[in-house]
Amino acid sequence: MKRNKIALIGAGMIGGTLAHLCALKRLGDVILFDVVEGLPQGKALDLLEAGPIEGYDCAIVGTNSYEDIAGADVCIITAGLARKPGMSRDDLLAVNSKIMVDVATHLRDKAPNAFVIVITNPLDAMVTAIKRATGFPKQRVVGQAGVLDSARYRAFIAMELGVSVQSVSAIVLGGHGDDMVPVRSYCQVGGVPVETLIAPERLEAIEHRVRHAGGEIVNLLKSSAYYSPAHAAVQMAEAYLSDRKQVLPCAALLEGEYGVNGFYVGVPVLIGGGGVERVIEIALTPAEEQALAESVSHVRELVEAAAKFLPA
Ligand code: TXD
Repeated sequence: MKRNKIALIGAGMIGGTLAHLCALKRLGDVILFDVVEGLPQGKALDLLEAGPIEGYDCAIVGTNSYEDIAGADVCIITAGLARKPGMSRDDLLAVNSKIMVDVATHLRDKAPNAFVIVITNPLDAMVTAIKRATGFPKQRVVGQAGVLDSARYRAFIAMELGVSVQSVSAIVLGGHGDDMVPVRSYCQVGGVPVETLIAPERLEAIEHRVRHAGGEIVNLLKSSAYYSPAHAAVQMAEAYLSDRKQVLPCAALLEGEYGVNGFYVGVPVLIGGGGVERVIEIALTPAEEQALAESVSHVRELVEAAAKFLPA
């Protein structure tokens, strides 16, 4: 028996939270990598020192050397810059695309069999960059957006009705932008269609909040969410490591599904030991289909804008 090895590329707010969750959930040994000296080492040591209290005894190593990620089973990427005042979307695309190409080079070299989960924004373009620059099979490169966006939808519906979040199931499809598609026709509360429980105008307001939930946090925190994106990525990692065959909404490379070819789009996928083992196609209402098409067209624009920074 050998322990799983989880490489976290980026030791910022999400990276640190990921390391914490991996330790608490005993997912395996954790390597926390960052280009900033001291940051991953400090966070790793802090978490290691909590081990005796919580009873986890995995290795947690902070590093600035890619040598340490050798043979990782799972790699979760949060490395990158957030948009700063005065920076255009193109500037951010250029900077983070270059970082993705750099990360991909090291992954190919040191962790060629890893299941890779990309979190860095702009998500749809960054997961494309990692796929192209690693050349890994599509089953092993996936983007995290839908698990979080769907969790937000579930949380808001549960709050509205005063029911447990566990009673609410929901999915959000499309790109990780303000035009993501909360799929009302598949949202259920204890198996009951949500439309029979909440009036259309309230549902409209809740879905608007879901689409802008990232911005709502940024307005409060002055930086982006980190607890919830980390939980979402860890659920995906666990599904892979435990061969759970769990159906989760993730950004997956579509090759004909949903009428889309060659783009990463948020859709329900089955994650198990083979990675993204299957894309699940669901029937949508005409309005949902149109909303998904619009979201996909924005993903296409984003990827085309990033294309000049990405490998062919
Ligand atoms: O759901 C989602 N996909 C998201 C995505 C939800 C919220 C935030 N999302 C995005 O995740 C966010 O817009 C960022 O692009 C990433 C990471 O967010 P985080 O809050 O963790 O950002 P930080 O704290 O700035 O951390 C980024 C780290 C930081 O420590 C840098 O030093 C490091 O990335 N960094 C690098 N690490 C490795 N290699 C390189 N080249 C590098 N460059 C910067």
